[in-house]
Amino acid sequence: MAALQQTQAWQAANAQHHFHPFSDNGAIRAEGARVITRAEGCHLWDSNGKQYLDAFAGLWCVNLGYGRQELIDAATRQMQELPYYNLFFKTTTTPVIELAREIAEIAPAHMNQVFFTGSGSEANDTVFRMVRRYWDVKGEPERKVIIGRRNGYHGSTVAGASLGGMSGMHKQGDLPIPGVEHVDQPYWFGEGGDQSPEAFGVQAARSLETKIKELGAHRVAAFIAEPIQGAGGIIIPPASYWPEIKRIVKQYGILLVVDEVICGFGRTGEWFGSDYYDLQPDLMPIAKGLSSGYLPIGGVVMADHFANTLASEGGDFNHGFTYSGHPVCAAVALENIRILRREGIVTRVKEDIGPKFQQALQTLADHPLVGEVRGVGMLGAIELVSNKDTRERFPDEGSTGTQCRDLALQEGLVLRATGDTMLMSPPLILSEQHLDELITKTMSALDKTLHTIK
Ligand code: PXG
Repeated sequence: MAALQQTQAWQAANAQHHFHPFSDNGAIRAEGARVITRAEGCHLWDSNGKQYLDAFAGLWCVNLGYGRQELIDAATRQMQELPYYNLFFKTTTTPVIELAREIAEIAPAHMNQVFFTGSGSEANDTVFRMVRRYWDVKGEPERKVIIGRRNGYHGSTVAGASLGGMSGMHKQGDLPIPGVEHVDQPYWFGEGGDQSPEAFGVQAARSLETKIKELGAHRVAAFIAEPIQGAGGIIIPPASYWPEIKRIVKQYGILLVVDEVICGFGRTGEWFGSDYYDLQPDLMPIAKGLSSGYLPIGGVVMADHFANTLASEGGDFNHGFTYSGHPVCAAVALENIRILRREGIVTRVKEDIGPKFQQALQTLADHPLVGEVRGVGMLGAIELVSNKDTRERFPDEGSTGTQCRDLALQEGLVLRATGDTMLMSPPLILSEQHLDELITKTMSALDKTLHTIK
């Protein structure tokens, strides 16, 4: 009872004073928010003491799971030694030096320089300015346009939301800003119609070529994409897609920016999604799993040719944040990567828990609500449909997904719904026992959803 009263008091104060990101704040005021108070490993607890399996790793980020003492110790040590200093005016700090070197070691061989930010959105704002600066320095200042994809996600700041292709975000704040264009996404299940996935993958990639020709290649600066779209619905491109994109960016001489904010740091079973698809990017924005979400930090990993051009010919780069490479965040990120390496966690995703996760997900494919199960590494998506054979959607898109998500919460399981697609991105340290719990609870949420909508 005391816990319930405490929860109500918190909910009331929250409704009165806290305005939530990505939420209907009116609904929260009426219903009250869930108050999460504690976490350990792959589990969360709310203020009423209810336990949840977090199949979403916070927000695609707690790759090492909750409660890792080494990360807490790294933060404490750094707080005691040097809680803050900046990287401006020819200054650096030791955690930043070590972290940049560590990232260069795990990044693709041709990428050895990192610019640090506080988040993935800041990383993509940095991309926006860096790419244009690069072409100015190269003597091709008319190369200004950056091409993203419909239903891509690159953050919530003005540049990030513009580069992204979320129509709901574009509607708010008159986005995208000028100089950003969007092309098709490789979403076969939703948009492939009668084509084979392979034919559709090539077609989606060629929408980039069409756009480049329409604009004139001399005006195009870069193409930005996630290796696998995350927030858009864990959209796994057909195998034909990335090779065709690689051909196009090479043929027209435009920069390839691969947004690794979700796919980076082991989620696909490789260090980066760029390794998984052999993408050879010019820039890789990173964040989230860089610190397992324990502290906010992001960055842009740069190809040598790109960083060297800016460094040797660009003079001052007039861009940066007070918290670029915050030393405490950098110390935690460094320890996070060292743990991933020391414990072979990325290999475990590739060879052990990743394949087991994918296999277990496939056991849900026969469920009457499920149109497709897809995944890579520790990413998994379940498409809910009204007709399995025709891939027909529910008329009121999003309502079945929301119901399923809410029923999963009742079961003690955190899933995310994008429209009617259920998304999973669990911590990489998921055990086989957690995996059993995940599948049992998901099955039960699916059954209850089916029962409710009938
Ligand atoms: N790029 C990608 C690919 C992302 O997924 C960002 C950039 C921006 O990072 P920051 O740190 O600025 O949030 C993201 C973030 C969702 C959801 O509902 C996903 C993100 C953020 C908020 C919500 O799935 N991804």
